[in-house]
Amino acid sequence: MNPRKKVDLKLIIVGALGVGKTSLLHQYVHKTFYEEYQTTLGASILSKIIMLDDTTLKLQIWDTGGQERFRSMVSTFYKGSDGCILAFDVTDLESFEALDIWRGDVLAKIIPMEQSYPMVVLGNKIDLEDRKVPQEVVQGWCKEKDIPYFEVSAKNDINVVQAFEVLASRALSRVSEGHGDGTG
Ligand SMILES: Nc1nc2c(ncn2[C@@H]2O[C@H](COP(=O)(O)OP(=O)(O)O)[C@@H](O)[C@H]2O)c(=O)[nH]1
Ligand SMILES: [Mg+2]
Repeated sequence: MNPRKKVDLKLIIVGALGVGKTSLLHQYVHKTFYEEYQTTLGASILSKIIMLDDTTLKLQIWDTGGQERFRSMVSTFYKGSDGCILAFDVTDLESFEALDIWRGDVLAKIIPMEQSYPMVVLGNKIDLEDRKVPQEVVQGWCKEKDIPYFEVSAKNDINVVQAFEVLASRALSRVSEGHGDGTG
């Protein structure tokens, strides 16, 4: 008998163009930060294997390829996902205000629509001086929606691992309880 369980999880990251989704993913998976990223075409997927309790998790994290500009993400992007990161930029109020719509888009594509679908909110770029979105405002919104909130910086690697791992852990619990099939 294999004492270790293995679970594949599909996670997705959404939010306005330029908030730092690709940077967050690269910081988490590759421990690197580049000032410039090519806007990729189509979705890109990064994988990372982590241990959580007695489980080996293979995370497949799906990033948009610039379609967030048109909010025209194809349904394969959301399909079978086990959890979602909602990202915004703390120096860009509009990117925070857009979270309501992003959350609605994601929930509408999760079949059956499910309130317990795991999400986390990441307020990125806290290394910058000109913050526009007060922490209390985000906390209020997240509390109302019952979503954990993390203030992060992809650039300075602040709170990035914590945020991804809280999402992974919630996604694992949900899969273990029988929602989703755990195959991504
Ligand atoms: N200062 C700062 N800049 C960041 C941070 N994360 C991303 N950026 C910059 O924001 C821009 C957009 O990042 P990108 O990851 O391409 O955003 P995406 O469109 O959401 O994927 C790039 O110039 C990044 O270098 C951060 O934590 N701090
Ligand atoms: Mg990107």
